[in-house]
Amino acid sequence: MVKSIKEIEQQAFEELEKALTSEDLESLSIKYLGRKGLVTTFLRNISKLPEKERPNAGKNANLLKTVLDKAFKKAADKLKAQKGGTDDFIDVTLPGRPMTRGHLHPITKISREISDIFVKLGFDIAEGPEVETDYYNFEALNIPKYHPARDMQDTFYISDSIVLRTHTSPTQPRVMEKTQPPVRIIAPGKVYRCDSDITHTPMFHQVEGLMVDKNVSFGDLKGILTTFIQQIFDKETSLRFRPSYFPFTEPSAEVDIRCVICKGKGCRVCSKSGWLEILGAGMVHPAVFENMGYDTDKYTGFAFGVGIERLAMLKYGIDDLRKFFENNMRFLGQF
Ligand code: 2NL
Repeated sequence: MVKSIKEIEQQAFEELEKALTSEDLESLSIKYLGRKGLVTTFLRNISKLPEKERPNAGKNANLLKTVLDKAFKKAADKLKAQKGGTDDFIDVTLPGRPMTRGHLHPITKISREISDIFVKLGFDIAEGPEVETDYYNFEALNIPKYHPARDMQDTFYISDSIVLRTHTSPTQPRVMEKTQPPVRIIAPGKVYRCDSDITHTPMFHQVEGLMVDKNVSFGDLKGILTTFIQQIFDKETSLRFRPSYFPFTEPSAEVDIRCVICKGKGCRVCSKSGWLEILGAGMVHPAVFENMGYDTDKYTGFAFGVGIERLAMLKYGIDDLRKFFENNMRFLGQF
């Protein structure tokens, strides 16, 4: 029996000699010292030996267990040291994993660009709630109940008097209530309309501008909008003002720019007209000022509203509005 333990020992050291990897060592350790290992099994079977052989056999087997355990650990440490102290081999010639870098969403980017332009022109940035009262979203802006303009706007109603704002305009009366002229603000943000097809999403972004002071004229409006558009696109971009109607401005205008794609020659994007409709604007209706308690003999003002998605589509040459909302990283990564 003593001989058999010797045999196990001899065999174990021979195999240890040939072990080259940490996996080899691991399986050796299992083969000899594991739950069903050779040494373990030997110890378990000691009771089957003749009584007088048992003490010696037990002593030798336990000794071998300690010796092998130490030998395996020592071999493992040696292997680890050869590999520079880690268990895994590091191939320093492999190329590094590319880091994915975060970036701003194109809508955020252009919104900030718009804000920067207006801040340089002396405007402040104003923000208002997206859940808005009927009063600020409609009444204060000269859109009374049953006014046909309410139907135009596909409003999400939360209750009879609470809505999701359909434009960023309600921010303006909120500011005017608290401030006397001069007022020069832009209000960027999210707006909501119950409308969804290839050219409409239920949530989109707008920037509104408002300037109120003594002697503010339509000429000032044209000057500010021309500066704004030429900074977003290029200095050669010309603007065209067409008469229009909004309940909150009089006179009102729709503003077109020379097609940024064909420069006016006529193409698919501008439907061969050479012009792109880009924003709405006008001189603030006196009824709006009266709601705010502004003296209409003393003050005049202009206001305008721009859809940000449309501006971004034209600036970046994006053909489908839905791309802004799909969050495809390969699309967004281009900006
Ligand atoms: C459009 C048209 C517009 C305004 C918004 C405004 C705000 C106040 C008073 C008067 Cl407080 N007007 N805002 C004026 C004209 C047009 O937006 O097509 N937006 C995308």
